[in-house]
Amino acid sequence: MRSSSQQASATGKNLDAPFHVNGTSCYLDDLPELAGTIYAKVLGSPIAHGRIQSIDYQAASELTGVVRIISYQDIPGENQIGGIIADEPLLAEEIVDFQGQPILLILAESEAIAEVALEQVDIAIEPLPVIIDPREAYQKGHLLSGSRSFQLGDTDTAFEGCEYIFEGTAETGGQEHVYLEPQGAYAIPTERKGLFIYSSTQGPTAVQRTVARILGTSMSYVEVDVNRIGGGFGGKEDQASPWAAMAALGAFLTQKPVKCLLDRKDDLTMTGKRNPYTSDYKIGLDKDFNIVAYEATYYQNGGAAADLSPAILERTLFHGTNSYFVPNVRMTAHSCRTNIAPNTAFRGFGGPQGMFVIEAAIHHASRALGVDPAEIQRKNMLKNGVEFPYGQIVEDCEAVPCWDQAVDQYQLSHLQSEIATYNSTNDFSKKGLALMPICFGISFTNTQMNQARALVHIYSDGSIGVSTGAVEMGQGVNTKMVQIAAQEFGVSLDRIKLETTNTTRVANTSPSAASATADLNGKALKDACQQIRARLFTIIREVVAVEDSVEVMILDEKIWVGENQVDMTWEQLIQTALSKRVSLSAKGHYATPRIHFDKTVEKGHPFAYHVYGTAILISTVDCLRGTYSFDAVKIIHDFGTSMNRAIDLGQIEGGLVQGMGWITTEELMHRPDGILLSNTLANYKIPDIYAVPKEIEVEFLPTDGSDLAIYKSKAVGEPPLMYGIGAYFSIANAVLAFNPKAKLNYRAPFTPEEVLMALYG
Ligand code: LUZ
Ligand code: MOS
Repeated sequence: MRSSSQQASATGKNLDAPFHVNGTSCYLDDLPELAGTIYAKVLGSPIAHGRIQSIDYQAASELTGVVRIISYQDIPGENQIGGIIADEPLLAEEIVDFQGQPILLILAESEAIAEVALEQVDIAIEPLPVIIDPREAYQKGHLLSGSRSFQLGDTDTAFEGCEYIFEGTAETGGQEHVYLEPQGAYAIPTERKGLFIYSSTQGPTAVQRTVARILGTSMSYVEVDVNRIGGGFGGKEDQASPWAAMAALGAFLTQKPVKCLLDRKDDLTMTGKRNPYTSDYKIGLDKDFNIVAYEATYYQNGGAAADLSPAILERTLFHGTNSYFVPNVRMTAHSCRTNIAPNTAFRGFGGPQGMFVIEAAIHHASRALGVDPAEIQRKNMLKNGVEFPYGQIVEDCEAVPCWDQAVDQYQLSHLQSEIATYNSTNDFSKKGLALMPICFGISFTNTQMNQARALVHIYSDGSIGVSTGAVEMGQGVNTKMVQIAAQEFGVSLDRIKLETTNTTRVANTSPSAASATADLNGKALKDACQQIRARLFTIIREVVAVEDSVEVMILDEKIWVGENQVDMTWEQLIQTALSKRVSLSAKGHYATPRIHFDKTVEKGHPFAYHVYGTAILISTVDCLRGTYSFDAVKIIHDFGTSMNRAIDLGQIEGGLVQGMGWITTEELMHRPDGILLSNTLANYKIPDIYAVPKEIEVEFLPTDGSDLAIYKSKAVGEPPLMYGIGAYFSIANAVLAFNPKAKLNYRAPFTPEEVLMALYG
């Protein structure tokens, strides 16, 4: 019953696309505002670490149009927003730990008045010593959470038997999310001290929980609603909550609607980013270049509070060996507390940071041994039956198939000889090529989070309302949900109305994150649809008087019993169900089977499945200027059986370019005193159309896909970002073509300045 509608929709467009183009898609700031709405501005700490000595906001609060100024003392509940660890106040009390840390909430009749009031606040803060370097924080014992260590085999003994050993340091910078829509929320008081909150969040339940905690009320009095958000990339997995809590606090205390929407500059300063990492590696190979042992120590820059950093740290360890099998591994990770804004989830969630380190180690080894890195990469690929350092056994491994198909289909040797020719005929322009394999585990690493629910109603006219816990953030999940409902009922896509994500319709949601949103919510939705469908099939059998064993199906809105089409429309079927007083609503539930993880031994089976792929990245470096561009990126990606190729391709292209931006030009800079220098989009360089590779080719690896993926269509959100890591090595190889003695420090972003230094270093 699946075939025809699935094929019809497998190439379908994102259903939101026309509305994005004509400007009618509704984001937070597009909501009509209620009369009497109040606007909130947040006063952030001007310095990165200090003790608040005095705050005087008397004059500010007397300005015309200022409604109220709120400090931590006004919080009716607990002044605490820490999700994993309770270490972060909503509003600072005595100490500020990072520049931009919220201190006061200013409510006024307009944003302009709130801004004027903010200028009038008199605040004295005694500066305290600032640490921004994670290694220094580690030395001084400033850790956000317990250090973690994953082990396989015995590295000490293994290194003794190695023919070659290389050691070094690798670093990756942070990354600003630059979601198009900044953080924000709009909170409306409802009767009996309840609140209705529109929030630009990936995690409606996280918002609900945080608001209830701040207000000292129960979650049942807080209703959170999300229509869609203008990008998240992890930045709104946890860090949407404080801004919703600000709006909620204002609305609760004034009993008026309050809107808190950050401007870009506040968003850049006040919110956390991808965690920067600095790491040490040691890699040991035998005489045939098999990687026999690998050790790494990761120092994660967590910022001033734990936020999601402990979970991110864990994913660094899960992906520390990328798509390679190494029999002896020891990896240790430290989450270091520094005086920058608390860092948070960002597409890949610590995985990319870990993968960069082993790629650097392999590149280091291959350079020292005078072999092509691709030789070492290919030789050490994962294969079925071996063990990941966390105990899961490799199954359905697509690492080698992706790699080999990339080599064959894109004619690697031909590409390499073209580059050699180019490099031998150009003195000051060199091309470089790198292969970047990826392996990414799908599931929240916290097993409990791998559950979801959905609610389906069929209305009496045959139209269908669908609610899930999935948040649409541009990734196309709503289109996939509509496809699933249409397919399960065998009706056309236009019958399906996808509702907002709302905590009263679907409760206890996991955030839309970990690439798992379509799988988890899609499977819950499928469950709900199938419950109703089973009731409808029973009715059909009754109407045509056949036995339970006779197969019924609905396909393209036609009802079939066995070989015969039944003379009944979808609307008539629904009417019949109502007349028979059969429920046309259902709640679906899904919990990923099989997965588990035991942190006490750091072993288990944490992932439902893995996603694989290989990219070939070709760059051209201007050896006089250090600037570069990308000629082409050619990818073989393991989509399983894609349920929507257009959407999945969009995720690959976007993820690739976002990853390349992280590795090449996106440079977060803090002054030694912790002040953020890269605080506008004029001094923080995200990829633009000129940075996009001139050619991006993506080919689907022909495989079945996993049963734990919805319709065997594998998760596609985060994995492609990691192809971008290859940008470093592609540029590095061009640099080496110019100067074989170039000093590479394996430090990303590899900005043109850094490239220039390497060319002549
Ligand atoms: N969020 C989370 C994530 O809480 N746990 C995860 O494992 C994860 N992975 C990727 C992105 N967000
Ligand atoms: Mo994410 S980094 O999947 O919110």
